[in-house]
Amino acid sequence: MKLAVLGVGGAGSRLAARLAAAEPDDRPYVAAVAAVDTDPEQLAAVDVPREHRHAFGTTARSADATTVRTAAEENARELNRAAADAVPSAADAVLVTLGVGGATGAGAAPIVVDTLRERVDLPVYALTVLPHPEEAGVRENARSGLRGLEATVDAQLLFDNGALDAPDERPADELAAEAYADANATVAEWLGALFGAGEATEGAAVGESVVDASEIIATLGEGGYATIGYWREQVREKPSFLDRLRSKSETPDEIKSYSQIETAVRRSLYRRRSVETDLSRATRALLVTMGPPEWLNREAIADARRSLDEAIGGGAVRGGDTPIDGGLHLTVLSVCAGMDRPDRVASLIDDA
Ligand SMILES: Nc1nc2c(ncn2[C@@H]2O[C@H](COP(=O)(O)OP(=O)(O)OP(=O)(O)O)[C@@H](O)[C@H]2O)c(=O)[nH]1
Ligand SMILES: [Mg+2]
Repeated sequence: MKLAVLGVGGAGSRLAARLAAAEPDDRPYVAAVAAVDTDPEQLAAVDVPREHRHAFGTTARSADATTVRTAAEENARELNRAAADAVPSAADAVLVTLGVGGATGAGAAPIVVDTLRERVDLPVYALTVLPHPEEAGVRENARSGLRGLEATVDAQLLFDNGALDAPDERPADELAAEAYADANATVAEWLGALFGAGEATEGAAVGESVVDASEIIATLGEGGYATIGYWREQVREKPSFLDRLRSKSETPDEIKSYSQIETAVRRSLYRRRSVETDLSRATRALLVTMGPPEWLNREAIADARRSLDEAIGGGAVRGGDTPIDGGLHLTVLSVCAGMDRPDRVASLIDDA
């Protein structure tokens, strides 16, 4: 699924640049990347083409989301043009990235989405990064940003900085890129697996049931929050030269490939998630399995879909696989979507 990625604020811009830089070579999914920020210095430091970087509003360090929201409204025309210019006709959807604890991300992202709607008739999703649970001074921004996004975007893909081992305190701006490098790499890896799933370039293997744009769009739906679970594990060694000469078969036995997938799915659901949530709140889900074709055990995948259905308490479960000829890893990605406010979101929005 091809995305136009639009970063808002420091976190948003860094994430947008990272998604573009880290997209899988054989499954590119970033059709275009752009960034908007109130902070020209931060903007100058991100790896986004110059013509797709737009500073707006005050140059002073922004106070709060309300101030930035007003500045964004005053500059709506310019933001509208900047955002729409960054959406190529090849895009299936727009992904707006932001850290909702920041004044710029929280204040400007909902306005950017609003103005974009006037020009672009595509689904618009937010990649909403929640502040680390220990991070101080973010509640006002987060509340305003989450409420604003709930009212404008089709769905929010949540990533909790607490689940990404990101810093529990916002570092000085000049140290942020380094401090969040690992967290942003993780987000890029997971999103590459999701949105790249159906984007095999010519020559890359195509799955028996490809995850195409319409299935991701149907899963994310209109309204609600989504969380991603991810597990990746090496399942085979690189064959030696001799093995290849002898065309030694590497097909695992059924029991082994079955249990490998079963375990990976469980881990993607309960061990490594983008945000802690009660999965039974979800109403729709998507399962992506990716790896060497001989490891994509059909029966295991069918049963895994059933466990996903159980985990969300019954709903629409979609899925697809991405065989990777010669691949060494098995990757399982699960999306649980169509949720009302998860506890982490509710705790930021409601007064403590
Ligand atoms: N995952 C991740 N989180 C980040 C990153 N940078 C900041 N954050 C988080 O996002 C929040 C907002 O930070 P920024 O995006 O720098 O803030 P901003 O949107 O530019 O807003 P102001 O600078 O306050 O105007 C922080 O409080 C952190 O929780 C990043 O690169 N990656
Ligand atoms: Mg900033």
